[in-house]
Amino acid sequence: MSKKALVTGITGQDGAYLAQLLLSKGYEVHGLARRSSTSDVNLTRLNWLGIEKDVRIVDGNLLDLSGLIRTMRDVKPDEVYNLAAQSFVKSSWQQPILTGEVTALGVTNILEAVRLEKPDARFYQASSSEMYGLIQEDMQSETTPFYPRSPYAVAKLYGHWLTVNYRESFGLHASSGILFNHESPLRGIEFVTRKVTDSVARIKLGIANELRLGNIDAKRDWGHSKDYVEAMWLMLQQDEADDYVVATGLTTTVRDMCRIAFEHVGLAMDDHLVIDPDLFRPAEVDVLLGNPTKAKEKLGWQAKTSLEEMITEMVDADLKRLG
Ligand code: NAP
Ligand code: G4F
Repeated sequence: MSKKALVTGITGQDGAYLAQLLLSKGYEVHGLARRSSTSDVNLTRLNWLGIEKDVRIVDGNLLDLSGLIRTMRDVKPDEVYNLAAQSFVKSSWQQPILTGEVTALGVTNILEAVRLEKPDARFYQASSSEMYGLIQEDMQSETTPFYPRSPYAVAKLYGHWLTVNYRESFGLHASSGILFNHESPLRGIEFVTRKVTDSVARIKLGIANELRLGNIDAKRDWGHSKDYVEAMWLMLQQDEADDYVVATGLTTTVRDMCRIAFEHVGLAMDDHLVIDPDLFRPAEVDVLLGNPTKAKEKLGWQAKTSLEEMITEMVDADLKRLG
């Protein structure tokens, strides 16, 4: 009998790569997705990976507890991966209430559905390095205190502690992955890496001339989504549920990440980059740098893809898409 997984956020970047990984391991993959009026469900990313027909889409929303309970009863998953969220930090100042409802309280809904209908299911919560915010240690690990700097990060902190609490209160096998930034050709266009690689491709093809960015001094620990979904899966294969930092252990400025993209196509960044004050955030996370030692020692996981490899892969994918 193949194992069954339920993935929320299946239409997102990580949902697509995780579904691909689980299918390759022989899982029956069910993906929770919300319908929209423009297309029944947006399967673009699953389509890109050629797996849209292999995933069983379940109509649902993290805000709808009764639907989640019904889904849990019908699917009876062995593993639940909660990836759904309002995940764009900048939007969380514009839509703080929605962000709190989905990214924070949505975790309560899915954990309640698990507790009521499938308490033996293993649960993964997509926590975030944004929770470290105004960093309290140069390198952030599982024991570093949190200091969230956006409504998104505050909401993620709620989801993180609720996952810990359901593990301790009800004995659920509930793990929280504190993942640092991870990207890919399937990254949403609003996030800085993809915005850069898409713009560089447009400039190279002569259909744009400038790239407008905000704070290019910010530093991030960037890895590849394809590598990071493996860590999610590994967490749910452990006898004991726990919390893990998933990161590369290297940090780079937005400026240097951007330079890699321009240099890959033989263009000079300074000829095209414009700093736009409107793109700065009300409160910034200046630097993130993760310590993945625990994930390496306990899960046997480590990042495989360098930033250069990933950014050049993303530029090439955008050139192909646009060409
Ligand atoms: P993403 O591409 O933005 O995907 C988010 C997913 O959540 C989409 O499938 C979206 O569906 C779904 N969603 C949003 N609101 C929903 C709702 N009310 N009900 C059901 N589904 C809903 O994000 P990602 O990069 O794959 O990240 C996956 C998770 O990891 C997120 O929770 C994110 O916050 C977290 N995380 C990401 C990173 C990173 O660097 N990528 C780092 C740490 C943590 P639609 O397609 O319908 O919008
Ligand atoms: O790519 P970003 O929007 O990602 P951010 O805010 O770090 O959040 C991402 O990673 C988190 C993990 O740490 C996830 F939890 C979250 O869901 C999301 O996936 O911005 C990265 C940095 C920021 O410092 C931002 O101020 O890039 C800076 N930046 C500079 N100019 C820009 C821009 N970011 C965006 N999106 N657009 C710009 O024009």
